[in-house]
Amino acid sequence: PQPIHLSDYRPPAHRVTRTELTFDLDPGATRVKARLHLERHPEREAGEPLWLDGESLVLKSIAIDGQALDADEYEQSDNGLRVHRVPEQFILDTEVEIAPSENTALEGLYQSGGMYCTQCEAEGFRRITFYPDRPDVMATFTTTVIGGRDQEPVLLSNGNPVERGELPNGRHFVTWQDPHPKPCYLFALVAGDLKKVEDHFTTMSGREVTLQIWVEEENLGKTEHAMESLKRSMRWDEEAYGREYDLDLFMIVAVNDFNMGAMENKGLNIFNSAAVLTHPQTATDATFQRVEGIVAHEYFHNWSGNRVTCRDWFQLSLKEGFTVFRDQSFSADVNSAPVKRIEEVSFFRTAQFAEDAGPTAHPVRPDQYIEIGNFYTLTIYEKGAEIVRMLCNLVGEEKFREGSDLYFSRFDGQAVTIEDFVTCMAEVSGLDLTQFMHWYRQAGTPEIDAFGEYDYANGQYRLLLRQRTPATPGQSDKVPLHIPVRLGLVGTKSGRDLPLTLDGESLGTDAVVHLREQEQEFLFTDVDEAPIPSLLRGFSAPVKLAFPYSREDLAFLLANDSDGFNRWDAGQRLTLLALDDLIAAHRNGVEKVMDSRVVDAFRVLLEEDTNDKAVLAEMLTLPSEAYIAEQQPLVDVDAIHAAREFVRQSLARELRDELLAVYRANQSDAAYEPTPEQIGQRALKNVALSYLMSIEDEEGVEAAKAQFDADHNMTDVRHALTLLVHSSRADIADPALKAFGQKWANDTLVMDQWFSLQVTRPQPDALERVRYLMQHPAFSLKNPNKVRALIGAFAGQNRINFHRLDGEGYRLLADVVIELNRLNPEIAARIITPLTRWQRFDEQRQDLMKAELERIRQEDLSPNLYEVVTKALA
Ligand code: DPP
Ligand code: ZN
Repeated sequence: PQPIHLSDYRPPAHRVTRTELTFDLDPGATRVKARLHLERHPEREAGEPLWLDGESLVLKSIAIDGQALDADEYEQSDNGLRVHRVPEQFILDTEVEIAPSENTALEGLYQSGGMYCTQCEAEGFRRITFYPDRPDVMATFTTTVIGGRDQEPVLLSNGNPVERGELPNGRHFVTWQDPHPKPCYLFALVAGDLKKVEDHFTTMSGREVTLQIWVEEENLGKTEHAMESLKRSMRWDEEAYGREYDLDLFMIVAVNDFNMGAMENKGLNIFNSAAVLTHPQTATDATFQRVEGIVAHEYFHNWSGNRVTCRDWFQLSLKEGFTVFRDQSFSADVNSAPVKRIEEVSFFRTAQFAEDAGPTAHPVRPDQYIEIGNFYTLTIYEKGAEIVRMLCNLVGEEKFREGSDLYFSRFDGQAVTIEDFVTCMAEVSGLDLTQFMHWYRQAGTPEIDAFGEYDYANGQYRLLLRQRTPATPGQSDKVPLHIPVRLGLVGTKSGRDLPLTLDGESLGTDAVVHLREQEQEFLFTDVDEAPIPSLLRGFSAPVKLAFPYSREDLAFLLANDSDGFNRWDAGQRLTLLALDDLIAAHRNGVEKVMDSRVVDAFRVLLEEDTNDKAVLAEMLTLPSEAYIAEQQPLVDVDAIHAAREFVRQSLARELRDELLAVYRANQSDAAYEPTPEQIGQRALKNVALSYLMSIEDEEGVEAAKAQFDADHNMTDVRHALTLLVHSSRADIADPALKAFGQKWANDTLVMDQWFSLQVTRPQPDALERVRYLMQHPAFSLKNPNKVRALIGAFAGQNRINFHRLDGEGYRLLADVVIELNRLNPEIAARIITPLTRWQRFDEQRQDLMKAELERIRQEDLSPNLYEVVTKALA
């Protein structure tokens, strides 16, 4: 497979203005008729051939302006069809046959259970019909779906239904019309025996919109939270961005077999059932919040993505980065904002930093790819969102809104680029964003080394910032970035933020300094007492920042920083320093000693009377093994696990009574609600329980068992069950696990959780459990959620067992990847990720991991895996 380059972009030779489709559904032989109204692109010369993408299609007929084409008038290949000569303007009719029942890749039209559904982003539409499958071709769509009256009573597509009727042989049809021109990646079709929940929304201009969530009958009781989230999102987008919904109908469909979380098809969002269905008895708080965020995300795409779309797939972050930023802002507004930020950053610094440091590192706007399906990454999404957040902070909220208004009005109905977006922000603010654009071009995580010096005599604080971005594959030379660093100086005497004066200008007590040079000095004057700097507040830029803080400094910031995010971060840094010592002690076979400063800091936290329990829960949570690993030059899996367990158990022993008190004080019988207050309370209680269970404290074990037995809500039940299963108390865990598995045997989403919590246990039998559970009747490699729940959870979250020195963890993952290469290339290329990070481990593990990658390379690889494996072994 050959890479595609951004620099080769040209508008298409022909564009489609109207698309008329007819689907005659059949599992093994669906017929798709397409009538395309085509014309030459005004920027392209006359006489160029017509190119249509198409894969795995059986062509039945092709005609231009009613004339069937002769065999020598066109040429068909594996990836499309070329018509040698076409008029300036014409109508193309094709008919193809496809087999949804055989489609295990879950791209294009496929079957999930008894229903038909589609996934077209990025390039799935070419598996449905011959078409210029690129986002800069935007057409209106009219779609007729024909199905069995009994088997597919519900027939859905984009837009509004305009006609329906009965047909012979027990068939019926519905015709849908979508008046908004769209690229084909936003096309959707759903057919099956579905039930709906309906609601209404009145838009800001007073239009009535019907809202529908379509599910299989047994899931009718699990839609309420998604519906509420949808209405909140619609209102929020009106208020925060002035964006109104533009059709009379908005539909969401829940599908069990789905590669992604969800898809923003115009007027017909298709969701992975795991990202939309909730019920207090079956879904955890984390799922409730995830559903809220994803419903918002997909809804927000209606403007940032659909009305204004991407010119080409290199611009993917134009819609994804912006839309993630929008859903993050929404979630912060409707929940605890500091906790949302802590969660985002904690995830980002673990997972995106690792991506940036690995063999598949790429810029937020890549300049080449082999398979675009491999670029739905944390870099494109989350780093893209961090860039938009920086833009917002740079221009200020008001100008940002002005810039986004300008962007939506100027480019409505168009397919545009990242420059177009940034230019709007530059225009409204008058800022020069030329240097800022490097954020989109440069891969890798920038590192800032900061140094500070207080001059008592002159009352000055000198802050030196030095930036560098490490080399990444294909990008050895990096230029300095424009990095906004939000900061404060916390007085060591007063514990307060000191007034900031820079170059004679008074900046208040919390300010942003702009690092543009490779090295830059900032001299703060009129600093009355010795300060400790609080740097990169709120994670104001997606960078790693190092400052030579002492543990006393960090304990001080943890107690005094006015920025909630940095308080949390100070605690993390303090714990990491202690962990460093313990990791070294473990490696050197020296006795481990717990740093009393950490214990003292945690004691203060536990005794603190705070309102935000969710923040407190975050503060009490240790950095994950994955995040600790990120901080190490060479990852020692066992030492990290041992050190972290040691800290957990030491804290539990020293603070046992305080933890038990917190646990008891936060128990509640109140009816479950996914409110920020309740979620925070449960999180705090469950963190305390985790500590108690780490030492298998008798009262802790009793509490976990009681919490499981009480069966109050899934958050508490799952947490208790996980702690029991991860403990040595098989006497309690085994019957509980069995009872849980039986109770939920028919609920596929709960069974996903049942799989995950078993294979993440630290005991040495975890890998054998994975192999055993792969034979379980509820497991299937064809269902991406199951693959993620079992294989993904094991390889991603059970580090000591995945990295077993006998190489069995790697072998297991490689076996699965090889199977998935045939079944579902997109999932195969994702699930392989932990194997591609071999550079970070010791030589013995490196060799084992590389050997498995080599074994995979011997296979007949899909472009998806080919690209990832080649990069991993380069
Ligand atoms: N469905 C994916 C998302 O919403 C891709 N657009 O991010
Ligand atoms: Zn998206």
